[in-house]
Amino acid sequence: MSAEIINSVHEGEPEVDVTVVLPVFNEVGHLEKEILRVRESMEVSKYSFEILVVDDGSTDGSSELLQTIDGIRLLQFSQNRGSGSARKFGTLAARGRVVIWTDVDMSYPNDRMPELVDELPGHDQVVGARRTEEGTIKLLRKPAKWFVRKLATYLSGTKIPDLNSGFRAFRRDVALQFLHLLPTGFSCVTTITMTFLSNGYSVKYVPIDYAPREGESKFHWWKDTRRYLLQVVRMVLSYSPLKVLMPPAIALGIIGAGKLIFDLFDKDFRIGTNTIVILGVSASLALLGMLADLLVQLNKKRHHVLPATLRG
Ligand SMILES: Nc1nc2c(ncn2[C@@H]2O[C@H](COP(=O)(O)OP(=O)(O)OP(=O)(O)O)[C@@H](O)[C@H]2O)c(=O)[nH]1
Ligand SMILES: [Mg+2]
Repeated sequence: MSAEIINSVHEGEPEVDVTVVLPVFNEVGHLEKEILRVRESMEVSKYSFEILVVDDGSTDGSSELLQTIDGIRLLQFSQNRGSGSARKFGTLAARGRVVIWTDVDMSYPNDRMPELVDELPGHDQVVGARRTEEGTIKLLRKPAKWFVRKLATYLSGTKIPDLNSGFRAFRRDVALQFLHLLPTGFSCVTTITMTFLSNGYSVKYVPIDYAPREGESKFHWWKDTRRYLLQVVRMVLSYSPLKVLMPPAIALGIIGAGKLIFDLFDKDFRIGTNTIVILGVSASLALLGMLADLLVQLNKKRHHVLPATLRG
């Protein structure tokens, strides 16, 4: 759906300053407490707001409980689609000029939500960057996140203190241009940072504390790590493939050329198999990089929303 069509869905409806999108999957124990925390923090702020809860197929009673809570907009899917899908549809259905994403597990400082919005003028997205890692399966996720964060920093050319934070506020008009690129799972939050950065929109970070979650994590170590690796490959191929593939291609090319000269002189013009392999790999990497770069350039969509940094 194009941004124009999405906007026309809301024609005539009153806009609010902020839509808080809450993805919910089996959070019955603390659901009400978290929604109350969000509401109280927004009520004392200067912003008009709505709370949009997206539940898809909770089986622990969250779905029934949500239907009894007043003052929320509720989207319920009968089939589970993942937290990324919930955030995406929530953003699509939002009426706020600003959209806030957070978790519903008591881990993010949801009482500090208005501060994210306060920081937004002059930026397109504000991310709560966690000072500590308290997430589930810390030992496995910490090094994996570190690696991907370093890669993302290199690809985007900007410092990224927290790539996976689920606590962020952004301009809805900017995000609508890229919603179709967001994956359905956990890596949705990573992708929205990278997409903003690679299209010239600014992302600001504010330090936040992060608490261990209540209830059960939805993170599945194998399924989600596999998706995460796939996300890395996509990130490399879809943001700046030349930046990652050219350095090893050139390094191997230089080694191969050196080896070729050595073979010609030392081995009496008998070119070694390893020389051919090294040069072949170098050429393949360079070709892959150029092809991927061409695809990235050809697929770049024209976007029509001016970055906040450009506005007077
Ligand atoms: N609608 C919907 N929400 C989901 C789904 N999976 C997770 N969520 C919600 O998305 C948010 C993030 O999920 P978490 O399990 O906390 O994932 P995480 O923050 O990466 O992992 P933790 O370190 O365990 O907190 C929570 O509010 C979940 O209820 C899903 O399939 N559908
Ligand atoms: Mg969480």
